[in-house]
Amino acid sequence: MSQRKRTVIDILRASPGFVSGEAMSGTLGISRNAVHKHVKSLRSRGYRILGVSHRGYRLEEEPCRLVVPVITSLTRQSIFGRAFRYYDEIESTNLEAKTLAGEGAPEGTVIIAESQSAGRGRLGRRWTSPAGKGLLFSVILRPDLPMSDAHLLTLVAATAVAQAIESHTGVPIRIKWPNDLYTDHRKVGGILLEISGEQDDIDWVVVGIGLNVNTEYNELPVPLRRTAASLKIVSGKPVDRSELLARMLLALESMYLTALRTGFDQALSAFRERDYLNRKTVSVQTREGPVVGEVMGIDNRGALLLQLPHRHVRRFYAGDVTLH
Ligand code: BT5
Repeated sequence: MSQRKRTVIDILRASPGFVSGEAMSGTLGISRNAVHKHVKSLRSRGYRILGVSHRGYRLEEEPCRLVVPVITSLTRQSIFGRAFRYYDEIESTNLEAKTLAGEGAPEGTVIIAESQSAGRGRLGRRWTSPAGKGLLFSVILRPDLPMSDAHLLTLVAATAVAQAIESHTGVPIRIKWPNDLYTDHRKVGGILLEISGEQDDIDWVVVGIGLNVNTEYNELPVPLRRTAASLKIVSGKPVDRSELLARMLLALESMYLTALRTGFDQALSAFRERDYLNRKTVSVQTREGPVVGEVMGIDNRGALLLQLPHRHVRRFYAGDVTLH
């Protein structure tokens, strides 16, 4: 954050009442329009600043930050979170994790940010989240697995995270194959796996997780208000993000190490218990166009099974699924 914006916050913090735009522009030596622009940008970072004409601005609420010592004290004994990078704002935690992985960062390095200016989804899509309200993080993995198993790590991450959320908050989580976390028929989280390596040798995997935690309904981007939710919207209760993050990291590490040691069976059956799409009629987007059928669960390689007309079953290892 720029020094100017920090000064704007300091001025507002120091005043319990309104500070006029004129007074701020005088103190900062910038125009009133520039003051307004800083206020607007601070609002997008989670600061609630009331603006009333002829009175000025008043700071109503500051974004609630993650408390790194709370997280690291819970993950002290683990591999995930031993190396921990916390950013106020970043372009994308996945992008940063990929750079660090390429530079040799160890397995379990966690990159977390309060806000992202270009959060990434799959296929060039975006992940948008107001500052300080969700969890936005990436973990670097260096699994000894063939590339053909890499996609299964999405299911490992999704089930681990779902279990942690459910046991910590009581909010039931289902997984929409392969990477969406759903509750109450709405999306609360998503997972983005990015991989580098050769056919029989993975160099690194970055698991990126975005979760709407304390986001209010009116803080969701307008186009997402019908399809998205947050844990708080669903349960009515705010959640301690630091503790939830630590629980998610612990669950993720445990399920990941089990998968490496004993294979993916445990993750696959945990996934099946939370399968949002099972028995639903869906449309899978493919290069040749949409394929419509009834979901028959997943096979033992994590592929989606789609029952087409004439009893033919087709497998999908990756894809974009919409409910029909
Ligand atoms: C995903 O992609 O769902 C994976 C999202 C992963 C985001 C995390 S945040 C930390 C890490 N760093 C990154 O840069 N990314 C990862 P996909 O299945 O393609 O879904 C993207 C779609 O979800 C968008 O096109 C929107 O329709 C919707 N969406 C975007 N933001 C959302 C939100 N906050 N809540 C619910 N839906 C959202």
